Amino acid sequence: MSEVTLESKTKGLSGEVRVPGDKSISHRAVIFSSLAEGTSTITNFLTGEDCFRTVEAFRQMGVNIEEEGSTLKIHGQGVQKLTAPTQPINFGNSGTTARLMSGVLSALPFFTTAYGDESLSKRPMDRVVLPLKEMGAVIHGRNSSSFLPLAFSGTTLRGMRHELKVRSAQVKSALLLAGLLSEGDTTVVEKGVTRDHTEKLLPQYGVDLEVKGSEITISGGQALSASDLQVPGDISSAAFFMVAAAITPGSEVTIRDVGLNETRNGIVTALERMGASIDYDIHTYIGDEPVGDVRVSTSTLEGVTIEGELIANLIDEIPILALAATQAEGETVIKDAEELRVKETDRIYAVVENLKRLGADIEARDDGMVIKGGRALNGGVLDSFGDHRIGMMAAIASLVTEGPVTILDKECINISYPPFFEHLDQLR
Ligand code: SPQ
Repeated sequence: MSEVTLESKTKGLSGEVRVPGDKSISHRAVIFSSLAEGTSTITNFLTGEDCFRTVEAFRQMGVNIEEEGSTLKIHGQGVQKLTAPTQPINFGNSGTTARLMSGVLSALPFFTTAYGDESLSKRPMDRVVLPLKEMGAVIHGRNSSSFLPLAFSGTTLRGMRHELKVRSAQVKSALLLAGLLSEGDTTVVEKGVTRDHTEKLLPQYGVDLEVKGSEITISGGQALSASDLQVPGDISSAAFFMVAAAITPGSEVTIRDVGLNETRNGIVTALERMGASIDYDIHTYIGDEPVGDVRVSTSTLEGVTIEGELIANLIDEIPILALAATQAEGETVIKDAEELRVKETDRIYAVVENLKRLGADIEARDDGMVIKGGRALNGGVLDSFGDHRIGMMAAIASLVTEGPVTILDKECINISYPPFFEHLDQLR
């Protein structure tokens, strides 16, 4: 298990950084391009381990995908030309691959098996398996198909109306993909707004879908046509440097070309509410995705309550937001975030455990946490628990601790942000 020790008390962060491409959009670009007919060129693709799980899944089904740095050339031949993998597909650590590909594999006319790493094997799959079965999918798996490994027999699915029980972009996207490969129409009714990259990107591949409030309807049997795409920078990666600049005295940082989709920009809203000195401008649109530069400098933060609708909009940023809250004056309450319990690790436990090790005043709640800010943090040994976002939070914590911070299992950061330490050094 690899570890790293970071010295404490950096003076201030300064300069510019371009974070790698958005993880959610990179996965979707590979899936849609592989189902399409023709060659799609994806630039600024996230070369993290998770997105390569999706690439490998389609390579196993016969799609020719060429890589050159962060550019992919995907030579799709249409859904009909996909072939049965001869070996089980490894989804690795990637929940997005597991959920979205379940929607696809259920509807393809061949047998597939899939598994994941230890963490992914503990994450719930019934949220996609049960609604897919209602469409006619034949899926077998561990614990009544609630967990990986799963086997998909591949059959013709029937479109239907789904009222989602969980607030999840992965479930929504899995069902829309299954619907696209089904007979008839499929409507997904969301429980609340979640990231809408699937809805924004599918039309670029020539797919018609209708979004009416919380209802999205897609007709089965539509052919996808190839499309080129430049992936915007990942706001979930940018969030680490936003918070780093806000809490490290004497900092001024600009993060260029960040995706600022209104279903993903909750971290900016939360930092604004905390009184951070943060501003952004949207300078371009890639398709329907707004992209801009975000500037953050050090400021005095105040505790806030983060709850309700905002939670889905910043769900992956809660670990780093909790660190920001330890540096704020007063109390921060994070609630309605029980989904954190079923991410790469139980992120409520992982955040509370690690920040307590640094001396923070933080308590777990069933659906979130309560943080009393304003206490100086000491150094210590932190555990990423194999979760990339916890590992990066630990690294950013070292910027404000009194002593050095050692991070156990730092390798997991490659899941979503391979050049993370390089970029941190660049800003130090
Ligand atoms: O892919 P994975 O492992 O689920 O990744 C995470 C992350 O922190 O990167 C969650 F652990 O992001 C999810 C996110 O939480 C990515 C995602 C998507 O691309 O659709 C949606 C969210 O999950 P969910 O379960 O709320 O749909």
